[in-house]
Amino acid sequence: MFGDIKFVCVGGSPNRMRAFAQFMHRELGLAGDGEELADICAGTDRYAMYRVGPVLSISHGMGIPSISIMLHELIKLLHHARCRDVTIIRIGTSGGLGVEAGSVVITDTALDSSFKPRFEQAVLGEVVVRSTELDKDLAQELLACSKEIPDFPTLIGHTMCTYDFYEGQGRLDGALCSFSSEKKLEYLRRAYDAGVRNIEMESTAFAALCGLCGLRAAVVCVTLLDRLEGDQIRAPRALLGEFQRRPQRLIAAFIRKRLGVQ
Ligand code: R2B
Ligand code: URA
Repeated sequence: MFGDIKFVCVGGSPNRMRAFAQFMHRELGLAGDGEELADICAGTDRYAMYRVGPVLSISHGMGIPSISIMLHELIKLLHHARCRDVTIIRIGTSGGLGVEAGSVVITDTALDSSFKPRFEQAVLGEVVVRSTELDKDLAQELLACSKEIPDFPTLIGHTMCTYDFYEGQGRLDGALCSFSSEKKLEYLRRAYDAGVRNIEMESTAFAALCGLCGLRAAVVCVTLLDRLEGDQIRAPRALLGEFQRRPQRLIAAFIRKRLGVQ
């Protein structure tokens, strides 16, 4: 059932990954309108999975524990199906750092909240440190694709991955405010100076696991706001919808190009 899969696209929300599968169905010119695509994992309520030609579209929920469960199960699936030459891409949302809202950031290296390119995994009570480098050639290939789409601000940069959306990302609009506005900006500016251009919650675990298992991996996230300007996402709903479709448009263009679809 899965032996000919060549692309796996993962993202947080089940609805967005269904929309991506339907979009991909149209972009690949497959028969039918894609409305009838079935969730392969329906009934488990753990994540949603859609298949469109050689593409799998899967949701991973929010945060490292959630994506890590899905990735282990996905990588076992790809192994048992004897898939070869698989490219895996996380398409998501993020908070930008010194970049215009709506920019698409292609991650070169995922950093932890101390700006280090590492993912710490506790194994049998010992902390194991794993590298979070991503495939540089794939990032460049994606950047080249983005240049062919009009009005599509895209850059390559470091992505900081945190365990929390509020205090963990230096926000002052959560239930706890444990630091000053000056300390927050000082932290975010240090992150910017370390090369961080966006902040999200899965990239270090994704990069580490995919890297160790030999999958060519990329992280492509749109920024919903500039964190140097505020904490709250204030863009109107319609604009946010358009922003969230940007990574999908880029990946669809990339897959079409790889498959030679005109
Ligand atoms: C981006 O958005 C989510 C938090 O709102 C999280 O899953 C992420 O990485
Ligand atoms: N996702 C995050 O993790 N942070 C943001 O600021 C926006 C989306």
